[in-house]
Formats: sequence, structure tokens, C-alpha cells
Amino acid sequence: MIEHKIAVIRGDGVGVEVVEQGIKVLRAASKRFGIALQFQEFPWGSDYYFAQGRMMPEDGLDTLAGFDAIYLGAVGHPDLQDHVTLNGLLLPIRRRFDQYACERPSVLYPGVTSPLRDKKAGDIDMVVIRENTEGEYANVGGFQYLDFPEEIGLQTSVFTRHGCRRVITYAFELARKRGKKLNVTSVTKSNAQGYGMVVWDRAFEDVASLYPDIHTQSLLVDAACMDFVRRPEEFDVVVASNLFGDILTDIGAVITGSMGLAPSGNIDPERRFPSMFEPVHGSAPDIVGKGIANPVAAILSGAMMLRHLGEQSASEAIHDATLDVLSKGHTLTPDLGGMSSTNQVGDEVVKTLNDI
Ligand code: GGG
Repeated sequence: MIEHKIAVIRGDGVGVEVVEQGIKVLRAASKRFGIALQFQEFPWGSDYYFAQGRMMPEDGLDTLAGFDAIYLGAVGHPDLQDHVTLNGLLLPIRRRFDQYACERPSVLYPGVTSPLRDKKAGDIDMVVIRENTEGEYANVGGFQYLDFPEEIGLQTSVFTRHGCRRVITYAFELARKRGKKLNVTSVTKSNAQGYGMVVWDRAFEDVASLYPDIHTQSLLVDAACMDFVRRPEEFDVVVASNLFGDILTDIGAVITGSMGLAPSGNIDPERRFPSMFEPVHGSAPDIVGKGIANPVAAILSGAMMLRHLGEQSASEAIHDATLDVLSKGHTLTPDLGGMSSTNQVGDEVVKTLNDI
């Protein structure tokens, strides 16, 4: 039996609470399917920062390199600036392990109500592939005249032809693998961002020419935001820059019912390094400690992790059990109109998984 070594970083806020449920479900799946999962917890995040002055130890990335996957909760604390928390933990992991394809499905599941009128289960079924290591998140820039009235902040986006091609190729391959609408949409703002995003557009045209079986369209991000709301059923695979992918997937989450339902995988497609799986939502300080955070996004992220690790049956079982709980509608957190706790939803998924 292969043992999968998983580094767990619960992080901040509700990340701690939802990962608890995710691990509970993963443990149940490991028992049910006879797979060996070894979890090692790392108490990194904002509390670690308050104690140590950094979000993770200096050799944190070297430590993570020895794992098969990373399972993360959320990052962000009201008493710390978000650029400190993100640049101290989440973004260095994505870059160091070249997790260049961030896969974020948006699916309207049975039993879940979309805020969009007339949309029913299955009408929305798309995956956004967010470029995850460069673009607007490249962390190139600096301050000058810090704290003076003349203060300057420079932020440079980085679009390399190689970086664009590889993530766009991932999107086309995924469209083929899904075999659904065979459609890839590219999202940029290359009318205004006339250098980097033009490199992206050219890469998209190049790669598209290698996939004559796939339909394509290119949208400016403002039009894409509009179309996610007015015609989401037409999207299949969407590929977007780091920042635009982040924004679009929040829209994708809310039109499919809740931020609490959206999972993600930060993938190194070449499998040289551990990939990282996390809910799309953040640390949600407004509901921390209330026991009402929706654990479904974290649980489905765990299912994505098992799929990536080659444990297809266990992954599908977690996915199916979770969807079953959603569709029955008895055990839902308040964001979905229910009255159940985070813990009760986790327990119900475990119970359903064991009954499958
Ligand atoms: N679970 C992921 C998380 O904590 N997200 C907070 C956030 O702001 N992330 C920024 C990003 O994904 O780029």
C-alpha cells in the first residue's frame, strides 16, 4: 500500500475549523478504501507570526518539499495586513512548488439554490484555471518615500510566454478530458494592459491552433464578469491571469450558491513538487468560533487532493457523499439556508460515505 504524506496547514480563522472536518472525512475515506494517509500538522499562519515574527519558519518550504501534498485552510487575520499574510505563506508555496495551474470548479449542485433566477442543478458547470505563479501576483515592485506624502508604490505584472503557454495548455487538455462543451475561454484585459496581456493573447492563439477540436473565445475581464452572471451555463473551461482568476472564481462561487462550496487545487502538473489543496474562501473573521463555517469547500478540496494522488475511488466517494448531503438538504450550514454546524455537516458526510 502506498502511503501518502500530507502536510496540513490549517492557517487562520475558519481555516482551522473547516480543515478539521476535511481531515475527518479523509480519515474515513482512508479506512473505507484501505488507503494510507499520514497527516503532519504545521501550526503556521498569523498566530505563528504574532509569536515568531513570520508566517512560517525560514526552512518551511524545504520542510514542505518532502510531502506528497499540502492541505491548507485559510490565510488572513484582521490584525495583520493581508499582503503580509499572503506573501509570507500562501504565495511563496505556490511559487516555490511551481503550482502554476490553479483549478477551481464552479458547479451548481442538486439541492443548492443559485441567486440567479431560473438556474437549476447542472446548469452551471465550469472550471476556472487560474494562472498561479506570475501575472499580477509576481511580487515585483517596491515602495519609495515610505510613509511620506510623496509615497510611491510600484507593482509590476509579469507575463512570460512560457508561463502563459503552459497554463493555457493545461486548460485545453482539461477541456478535452472533461469532454463536455469542448470550449475554452481566455480572459484578459489586453485592450488596456497592452504588453503582458498581449503576450497572453498570442500564447492563447498559438496553443488554440494545436487544439482544432476545441472551441475558443477571448473575453475582456469586464465582459467575463458580466457573462458569469448572465450566461454562466455557456462556460466550460475558463483560463485567466492570476488576479482575474481570483476575482472570477469568487463570482463562480456565489452564483453556484456559496463561497463555502468552492474547492481548489494549486497544481504542479509536472508532479515535481507537492500540489496544494484549499477552499477558495478565506479566513472569514466575522464567523470565526461560531461553528457555522461551511466545510464543504474544504471537504471537496480533500477529494481533489485524493484524485491528484491517484486515489480515484476514494475521491469520487467523498465527492458523491458530499453531494448527497447537499441534495438531501437536512444538514446544511446557515450560508445555504440551514441550521447545522460545521461539525454536523462533517459528520453527515462521513456517515454517508460509510453507507456508500
Ligand atoms: N483558502 C484560501 C485563502 O485563505 N484565501 C485567501 C486569499 O485572499 N487568497 C488569495 C489568493 O488566493 O490569491
